[in-house]
Amino acid sequence: MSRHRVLQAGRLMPELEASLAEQFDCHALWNEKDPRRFLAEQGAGFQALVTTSKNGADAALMDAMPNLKAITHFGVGYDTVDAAAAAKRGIALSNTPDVLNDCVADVAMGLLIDAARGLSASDRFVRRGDWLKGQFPLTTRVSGKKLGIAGLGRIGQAIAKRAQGFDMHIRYHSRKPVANVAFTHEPSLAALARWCDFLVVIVSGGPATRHLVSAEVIEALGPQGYLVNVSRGSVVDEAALVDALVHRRIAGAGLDVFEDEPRVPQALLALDNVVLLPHLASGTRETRKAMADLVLANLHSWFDHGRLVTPVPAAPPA
Ligand code: NAP
Ligand code: 8YV
Repeated sequence: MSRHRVLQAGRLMPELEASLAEQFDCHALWNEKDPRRFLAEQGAGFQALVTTSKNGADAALMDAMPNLKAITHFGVGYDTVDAAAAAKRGIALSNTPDVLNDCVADVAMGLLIDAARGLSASDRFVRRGDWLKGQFPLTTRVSGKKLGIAGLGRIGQAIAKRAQGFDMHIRYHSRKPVANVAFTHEPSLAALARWCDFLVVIVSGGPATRHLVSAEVIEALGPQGYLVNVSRGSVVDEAALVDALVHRRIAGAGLDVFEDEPRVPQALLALDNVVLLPHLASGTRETRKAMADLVLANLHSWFDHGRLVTPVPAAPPA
């Protein structure tokens, strides 16, 4: 029996690439010298595409694959896939929700504590030999403080659960209040920023949330406030954030994501009031394996039963 043909848009973790090669007739688009020509000649031969947030899938790619029926996305945030174009063409789309909630929430709390208590900055202080010259400056308490969460979805709720262990007072912002949670919903993100000591951002990416954390929201956080972003770089007005950090109009930040990854604004590199991570929140062996397994499960389910295991919810009509 011939194996199902799958097109791989970009590089994946080696274990997933090996499984795809073993279980499917998988072709690496990223390895093609002239991908456009390859698609023109062979695009019709694929019913399934595997992609990531880095590579995405736009309408032109879908048009170049006239028999495409399913896109399986490695990662929960599928903002670089044109989901509306896929829906219009009847292409099913899956992502990898839930399996990464814990690891992303762990990193959000890690960034929050690091930004407030200066763990990375004081590590640099020790390594530079500065401890021999004097004490590290006092930092900011975390336990018992006010936490604002922008986006109380799957990961936002895992963050709230952890923050409760730190006796934090929690409120959140989203377009709709979440049923069955004990926290106060705040319809205005600026008002939430004014109220809280720490604002953690974990909304979905895409055009609807572009620069949701605006200059106004950053100013509302104020000189004692900290921003943590583990969602997407596009959600924060990065130029406004850099300016606020450089001029200490907010106390500090912890960032896992940036507007133009892997490029990080030069001005941030010299600052001790910001913790910079290379988009690693889900990056543990255990969680990435679970994400890879879900990609494979979605592909098998699609080819065997014509349905995905974790389809993304249908977008509301425009
Ligand atoms: P989710 O369960 O879908 O939650 C998304 C939350 O964002 C919901 O509370 C939603 O509430 C809110 N939201 C969406 N659009 C909004 C808007 N325009 N204004 C205000 N709130 C809005 O998603 P999740 O699984 O928790 O993941 C969240 C995001 O985290 C992903 O989409 C991804 O971009 C990011 N992520 C990053 C990493 C990393 O490595 N750093 C790892 C995993 C995920 P309403 O719909 O009610 O507004
Ligand atoms: C991954 C992520 O780093 O799931 C997401 O939305 O941002 C991360 O888990 C990324 O998707 C890997 O491509």
